[in-house]
Amino acid sequence: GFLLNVIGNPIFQRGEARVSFIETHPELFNFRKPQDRSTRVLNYLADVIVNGNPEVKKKDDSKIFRTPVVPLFDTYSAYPAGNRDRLKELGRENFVQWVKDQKCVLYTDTTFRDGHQSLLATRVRTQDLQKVAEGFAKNHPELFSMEVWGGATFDVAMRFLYESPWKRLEALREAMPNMLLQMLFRGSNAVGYSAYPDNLIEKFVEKSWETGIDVFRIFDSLNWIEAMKVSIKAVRERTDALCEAAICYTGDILSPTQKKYTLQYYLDMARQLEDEGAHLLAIKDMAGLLKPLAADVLVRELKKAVSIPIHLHTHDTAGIQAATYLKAIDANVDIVDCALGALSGLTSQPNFNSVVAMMEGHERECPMNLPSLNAYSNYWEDVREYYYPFESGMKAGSAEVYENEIPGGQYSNLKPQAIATGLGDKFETLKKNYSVANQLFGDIVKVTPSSKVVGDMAIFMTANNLTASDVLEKGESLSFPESVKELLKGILGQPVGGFPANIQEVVLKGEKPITGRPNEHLKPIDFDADFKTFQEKYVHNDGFVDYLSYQMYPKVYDEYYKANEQYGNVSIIPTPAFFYGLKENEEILINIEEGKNILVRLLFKSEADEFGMRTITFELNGQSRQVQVRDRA
Ligand code: BTN
Ligand code: 3PY
Ligand code: ZN
Repeated sequence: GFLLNVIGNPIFQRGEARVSFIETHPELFNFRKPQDRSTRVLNYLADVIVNGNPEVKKKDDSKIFRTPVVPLFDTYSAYPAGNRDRLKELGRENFVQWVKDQKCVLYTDTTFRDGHQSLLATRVRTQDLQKVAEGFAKNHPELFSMEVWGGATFDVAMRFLYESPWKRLEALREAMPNMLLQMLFRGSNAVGYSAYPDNLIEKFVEKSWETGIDVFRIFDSLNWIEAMKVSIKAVRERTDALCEAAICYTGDILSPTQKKYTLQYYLDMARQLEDEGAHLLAIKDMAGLLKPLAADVLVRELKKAVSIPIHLHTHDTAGIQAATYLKAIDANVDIVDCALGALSGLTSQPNFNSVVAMMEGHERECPMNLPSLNAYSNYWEDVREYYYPFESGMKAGSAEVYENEIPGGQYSNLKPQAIATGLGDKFETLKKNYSVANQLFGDIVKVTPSSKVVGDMAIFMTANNLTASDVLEKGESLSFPESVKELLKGILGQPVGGFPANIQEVVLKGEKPITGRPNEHLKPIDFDADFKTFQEKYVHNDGFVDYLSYQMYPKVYDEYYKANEQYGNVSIIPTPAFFYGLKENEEILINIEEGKNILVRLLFKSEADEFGMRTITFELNGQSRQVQVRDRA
């Protein structure tokens, strides 16, 4: 943990420090002058200027960024009423009835979450979202909801951007008070990759709601309803938010060889979710496998099977999902998910702007201001350039997705993972092995976290040149990835029909799998005691929500905390400077707190001295300031 002197140390403050404690904690007498905000910002910039941002693997020094233009809006005008106002006014049951009564199709905008998760490895920073949030909420209050949180954004915000996911949510809540804010919630895995104790799931739901979430889209990565019950109940009983339960769509209901993920399978699942109390039903097509003709059948039959509204989510990986939306809309789907043009298509959602244009003259058209949507898309086109190192390299839609079934959000992460493990030139084999691994596991639903395990297994097989029969025949002598052992042990729950016994045997090597709910075996957290321990270790924490971040990702939180101690709040640094530093003579304006800006210019950087230190000279509000940084090259 971070080391605190007598002034900050809680054990010392409470008078609980014995002589032995003082003797073994020399940092108690460390009186380094605390640094102010601008100094810490300069330290961060100096480090990036000298050593680069570790996330940027290939920096292109010839890039020139255009300044993104925020479409006009009136800062002083009141917000027009949106669906959040409607939900508050009507209450949940009547609001759901209102949704059902709408003839026109409703839209959820996923730009702020799945759009960039699926195209830019989730790297979009809060300030780029925040800049357009207020204007978008004022210009487009007619949307059903904005998906802004959850999924991989929580992890990535802390791990790679060193920013607080909770502060992001707070900021967007403030900027969009009239809109329903939606999150993606992984059932018993919350926003993480493993199972958490039930009372942690409940607290997480509660705090997410208090911080600003109005719609919880809940799924289980194996479509195991048992694992969704705790979170569904928590949303219903501990919040006033809408509970949208999801069926994850995989395979192809119209394929004559489909025996497992049949129409009947999805209808049964939907009925059960309605019985559990879902206010809305999502069809979560995370890999974009729901073809137009299948969508027609699925939506039509679901409309007969359940009475709650149906919300369709897909990824345009194959390039034909606008057709799926048209078929689904004709079959009376209530809501569809789209991303603004510049962050749409390929592994992301279908193009919002074009879907709106497609719907012109349709009997279910919901009139939208298309020129305004286009202006927002242009903003994102320019912002997207800032994130060029995180592009997946995919250039066109691919029908291969029907083979490998890789979720859109995973695709953009799998390539860097392949490169990182030295398999960059074996990406084709890796994609093939993804489906081989899936078959070995018995053809499971693949979505975070189960999709990550299939990816890990595919990487393992590719790296070791293993075929499916190698795995089954030589499995005894192989040491499988930890995540694979956990999956087959039942830590992520049970797939329909169970795991095949042969793969379970070779991976578990005699260890007995669990068959109940994994969370059942986890001890409830003693929040009072545990939160106190946390506060002692992380004195400058942001309260209970930070404790929840720590519970989800202890190691990631620890590093995030240390980075914040060292550099302060880096989310205020403009994105180009955050990733690429400054060029000589480049000047940027940083809003370091409400109403307080600093002007920073890079004057020059020295050569490294005999100790490997470089001196970076800045101009800060016209005054020269020097920062020493170690050159780690
Ligand atoms: C999905 O729908 O399952 C994919 C979206 C999320 C992928 C996350 S991003 C980081 C991590 N690495 C993976 O392979 N999966 C997760
Ligand atoms: C996530 O869990 O991050 C997803 O987007 C699943 O599709
Ligand atoms: Zn998605």
